[in-house]
Amino acid sequence: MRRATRAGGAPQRYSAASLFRHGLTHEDWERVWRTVEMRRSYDAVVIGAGVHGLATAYYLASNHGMGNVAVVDKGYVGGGGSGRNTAIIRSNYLTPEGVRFYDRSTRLYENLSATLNFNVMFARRGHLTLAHTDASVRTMRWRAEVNKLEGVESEVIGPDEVKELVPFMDTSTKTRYPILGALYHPPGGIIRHDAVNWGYARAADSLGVEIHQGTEVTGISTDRGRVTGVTTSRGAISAPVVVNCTAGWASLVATMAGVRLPIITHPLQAAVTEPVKMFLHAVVVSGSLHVYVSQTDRGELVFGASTDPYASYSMRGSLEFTEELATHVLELMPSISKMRVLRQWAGLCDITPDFSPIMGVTPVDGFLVDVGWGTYGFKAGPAAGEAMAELVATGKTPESIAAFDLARFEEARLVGERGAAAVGH
Ligand code: PYC
Repeated sequence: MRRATRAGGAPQRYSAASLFRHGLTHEDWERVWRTVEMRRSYDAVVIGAGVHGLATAYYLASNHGMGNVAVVDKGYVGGGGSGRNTAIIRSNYLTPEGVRFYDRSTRLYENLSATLNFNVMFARRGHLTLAHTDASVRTMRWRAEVNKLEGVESEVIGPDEVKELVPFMDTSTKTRYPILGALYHPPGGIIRHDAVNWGYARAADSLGVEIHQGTEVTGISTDRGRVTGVTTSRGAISAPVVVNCTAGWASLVATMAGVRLPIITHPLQAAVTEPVKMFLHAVVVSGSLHVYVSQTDRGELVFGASTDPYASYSMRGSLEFTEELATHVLELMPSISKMRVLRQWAGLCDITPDFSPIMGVTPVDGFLVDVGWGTYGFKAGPAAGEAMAELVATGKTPESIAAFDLARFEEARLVGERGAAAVGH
């Protein structure tokens, strides 16, 4: 990917003709982030060039003046969960800790285009979680009350209001699971996930952060209970702080430092249709039917369903998934039966026992974790990066992430967030 100006540099003017030529030939455009020689030592190494790792590096440099940071990734920028999600942003969680945290993230996302000077295409659409059973109406009421107490807009609405927001939805009582109501969360929306990754990468790079793609961490070195660096497929790096911002391989990476994480990894599949004229303005989720759907600004419908029922590191889609997904989607919106699915993919979800992330310090000094996001990772990226950067720079755990520490699993302080899941687990 190339861009017309270096971030932080003076804007370069292009004529319409030169822009057209650049568009066709891609000649003369500067790289969005640099490719530099990897050095042997940094103030911090961040493992994982997804939204969490890149945001951590960006906020380290922008909020704390720490630019001597390397982000290493065995793949490429945004090639893991950050490019394999359904790009839904929301903060309508169940626990006060969760609501506050995701609200911070939603607010950072709302202004991210301006912050990064890069259009990340945030679209506030309103988010509907449908309730098809009395039990889920109860959970929606609970979530609405916790949300309101935390100053987050959410309310329970009835089927008629659902129909007004999504006229194509079958809200009749003749369906297998009639819609009894919904949790309506106006601030929810969608974003362009690749743009988020590229925007953070470009901005971090312009502040001195180095991004080393194709650089696999093969070991984490420690000395007398302190982290001293990492070994990679391209040589060793010494650093007093190493931050594990990986998804899918989080527990394997932590094991390299001798830290065990209570995580189990499941694939989560998603699919996208051909583009059609905009007709679905809200993001719609149905936990009972195991489906969530939104329409991108390009007109495609993006769908997802439950996590695959087995633990695996596989990122392959399956026909079974597409068939089940289609069955469930058509129960909600029978009129889209002619739309064609263009492609599907899978990402990896690291699921913890309480469905909340693990963030902060570990028993190894200087080895920090921002992991275990399950199906919530992408929407948390900015707030997680901001908080992890503060922890690295100040050595103090920010209040916003204190509840998500690793020690809670030994001290029975779980932060149960399963009830806020969009998907079945
Ligand atoms: O939490 O909104 C969500 C979500 C949708 C897909 C995966 N997670």
